Amino acid sequence: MPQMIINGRKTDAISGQMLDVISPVDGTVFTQIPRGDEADVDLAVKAARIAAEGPWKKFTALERGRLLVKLSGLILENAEQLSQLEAKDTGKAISSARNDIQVMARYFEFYGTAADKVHGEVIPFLNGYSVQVIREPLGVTAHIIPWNYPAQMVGRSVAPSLAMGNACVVKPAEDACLSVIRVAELALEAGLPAGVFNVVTGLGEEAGASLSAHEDINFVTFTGSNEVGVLVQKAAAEHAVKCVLELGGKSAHVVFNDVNMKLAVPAIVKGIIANTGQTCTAGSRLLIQRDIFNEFIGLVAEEFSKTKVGTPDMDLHCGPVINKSQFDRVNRYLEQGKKDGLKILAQGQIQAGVPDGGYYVTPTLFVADNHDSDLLMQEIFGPVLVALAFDTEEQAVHLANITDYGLMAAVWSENGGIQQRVAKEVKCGQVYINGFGAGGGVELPFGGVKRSGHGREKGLVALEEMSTTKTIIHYHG
Ligand code: TXE
Repeated sequence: MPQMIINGRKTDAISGQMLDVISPVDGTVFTQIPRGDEADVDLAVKAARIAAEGPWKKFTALERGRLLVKLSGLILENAEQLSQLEAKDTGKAISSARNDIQVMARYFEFYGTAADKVHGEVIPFLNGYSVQVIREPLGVTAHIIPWNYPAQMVGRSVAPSLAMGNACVVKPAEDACLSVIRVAELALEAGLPAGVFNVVTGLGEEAGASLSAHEDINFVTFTGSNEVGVLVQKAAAEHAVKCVLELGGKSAHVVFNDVNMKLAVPAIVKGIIANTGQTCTAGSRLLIQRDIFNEFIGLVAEEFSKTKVGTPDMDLHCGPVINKSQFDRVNRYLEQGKKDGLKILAQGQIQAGVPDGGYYVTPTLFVADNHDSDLLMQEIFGPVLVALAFDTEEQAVHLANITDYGLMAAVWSENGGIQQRVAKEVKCGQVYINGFGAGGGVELPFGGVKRSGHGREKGLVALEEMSTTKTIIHYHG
């Protein structure tokens, strides 16, 4: 049975309570996890504080980095086991899970090798003074991560934090946390001191809320829903704790008349069906210039209708969605689309032979006449794409920016002027020109504007987010 990792030890919840983990593949309980709560969170934060102020502080940046690189190697050695765990827990296709584990290893490698490349500054100041600006760890960092990419997400948030010398407490999602527990075990094997990398499993409203409200954390990073992100920020504000929020999106593709259709069509379809649409950056809105609308949407429909949904072992485009609540949510939006008068243009297929009781939804491509429907305004978090025509560049930018979200966008055109103007006008944290990828590579700064959140993860900027500066002003005459 999976256990939490607190202070270098595998442990159950102090209360002894457990939570069922339900397989999205068939809806059955396949394991249990400890139901950690406030008391367990407190133990983990205390252990992290002791590690951060004690043994971990003695490691040089080079030594910390080497441990993270060693952990990356252990992840790769155990990649198949981790991939199977991830696929079972999340329901995603096994090849996607395998990719996620490679990305997790890459995060530890990237930040491990960057740890000793973060240097300070010398500022020329008044005569008689020497000024240094040095970077210091924040202390104890809290990480509340979701279920859609548990392995990638733990790498993305924990690796830069440890590289900068912080100690972490991670609260993975109750729906999928097995790869997170396993990587914390591997961290101990790699030689990370006890207390540096703690994992407390449990419910969001118990373990998650206690962690974000804990008075002895110095930073919290949260990826999840907008509603909970606001709660986390409020809780952190009680103790003036810095927070980074990544709260999803409603990303738009803006397709102009001169688009390279061969390039665009497969990328657009992949951008919404990957991970069964449960990706914060999913390209869920398709804005197409009117002159090519019929031709372009016809090609998208043809590609979209090839989408297949199945179990992780079937290794198709989509797996089931994570849980009953997501299953109901996606189906509710499909009904809403019909009620709002949207036209279904294409649907994917659920493979024969998927087990009863699993959370399989039908990928659906809608066409709308206007931008009023909730399907175009709200994050669905499923394989649902809605297309709409636009006339002018100005109108396209207006529509791209019309939602509360601002995470990612893509502009498809062969015209350099259009590419640059639209890329600069869309309000979001990342924009692709003639391409689309889930948040880009490990090296690229990532995060949102508007209600998609604030702060940046990934890239070297994460090292700045997860550390602070100290300015030393020395008067020597
Ligand atoms: O998210 P929650 P849910 C969006 C997506 C999805 C919707 C609901 O639109 O349909 O959110 O998903 C923890 N204090 N995204 O309900 O509840 C929880 O245990 C502290 C976008 O699963 O926000 C989990 O670890 N923590 C997204 C994490 O928050 C709390 C990824 C996310 O769960 C808490 C997932 C509380 N009070 C969902 N309540 C993205 N941006 O990629 C819950 N949690």
